[in-house]
Amino acid sequence: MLPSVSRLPVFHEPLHVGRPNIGDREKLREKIDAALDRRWLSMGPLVRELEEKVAELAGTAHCVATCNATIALQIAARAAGVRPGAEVIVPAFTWVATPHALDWIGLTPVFCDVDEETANIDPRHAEKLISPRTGAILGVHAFGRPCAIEELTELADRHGLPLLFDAAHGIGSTYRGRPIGSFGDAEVFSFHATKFINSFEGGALVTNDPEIARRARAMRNFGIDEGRDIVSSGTNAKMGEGSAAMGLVSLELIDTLIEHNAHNQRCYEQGLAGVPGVSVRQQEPGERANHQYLVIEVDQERAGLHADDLFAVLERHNVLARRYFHPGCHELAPYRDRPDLHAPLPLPHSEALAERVLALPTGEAVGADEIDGVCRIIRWAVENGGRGAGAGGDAGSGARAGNGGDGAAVRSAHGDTAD
Ligand code: T4K
Repeated sequence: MLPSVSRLPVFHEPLHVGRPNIGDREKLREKIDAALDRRWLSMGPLVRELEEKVAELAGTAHCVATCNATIALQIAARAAGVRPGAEVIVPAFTWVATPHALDWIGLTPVFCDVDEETANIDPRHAEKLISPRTGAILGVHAFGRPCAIEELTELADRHGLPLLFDAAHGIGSTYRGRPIGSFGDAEVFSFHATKFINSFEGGALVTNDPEIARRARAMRNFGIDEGRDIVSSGTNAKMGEGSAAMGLVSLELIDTLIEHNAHNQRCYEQGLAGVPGVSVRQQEPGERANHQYLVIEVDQERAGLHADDLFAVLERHNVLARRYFHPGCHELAPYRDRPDLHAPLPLPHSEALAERVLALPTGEAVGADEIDGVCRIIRWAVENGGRGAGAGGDAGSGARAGNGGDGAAVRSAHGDTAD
């Protein structure tokens, strides 16, 4: 006997957030073969070519490619001259890599609240956190939407502080028509596998400051400068040629991917139109957005369910959403036990936003059909007040927990008429 439709997931295979976009495999193989033929596997011509292309895209004079963005953030702080042991003002609503990068090199992240509209650091709150201990401000362009760069630049200049940006999500977006990457003292991109431009693992520091670039290049390579002298302390943040090959192939796709993801966003907006309490987060009006993340907000009061409940319903149907960024970093170990890192407590906007957000699948592996399925599940979940989202997370427990998962209801999520 067939199981009731309520026990079937809408998707038979997991639908992930962060499924890598894979570029032209033939080109990738050619580049990797050429590197093998050259027997030059790290920091060779492919890395230099990637650096040139990234600098061109960011509109900067310099690009220093690294093995990931976390270490590039550390190099950025060091190369920009942030005082050892200083405090750095960062938004609480970010991936934990942002404060971890600082904490790991003995800087103290001080958590700032965000503007709920942009999901980015609130310059007015940042100003209140500035003290003689402050060594820098580090903004994050969350989900590729630019920070209030003008206000932050003015604030940093007024206090004589270095201004850095974690642009892990930002490549391809613009602020006032200028590419993200070219602001502050330095910005950092991520090319992690889950980013829409990826180099398997990888990152890059971009800057217009030749001194920062020179120092960063040395720091990336144990402090060794171009003349082979050891000029500073350093780390090993070098990028491999295989990663650079992937990055170059991936970069060729950037316009296509932005267009694809923008279309996906429109599909989500149409599919979720009229679902009470569920909205798709918007990008900066009038700017080019890279659309690499598709984030919805769930207003529990209006939707009748919490983002966690929706997460659980989606999971039962094999849609593996991500709660980027819940909870805020100030509520995560080790920071939650150090109230000195954010004052005054609490950070209401970061906390409210973190309660609402849910990142959904987008990218090359996702198209209109998948989005239709995801939206049907969400619509069903809201219509049924999150019933079936309960403990256990499997279809069976969902059906038991209030019987929201009755056949008719799940059929509506499937668009399926047969039981
Ligand atoms: N600053 C910000 C604001 C960031 O968001 C990040 C990274 C950084 C700094 C640091 O950049 P990197 O040092 O990483 O260059 C992911 C990523 O690991 C992380 O890079 C990213 N932000 C963060 C937002 O998301 P997880 O723990 O959700 O990733 P993971 O590996 O569990 O992958 C998520 C899903 O993607 C998987 O469930 C399946 C899918 N996936 C993943 C990989 C790696 C694939 O389908 N294929 C894959 O190869 O953190």
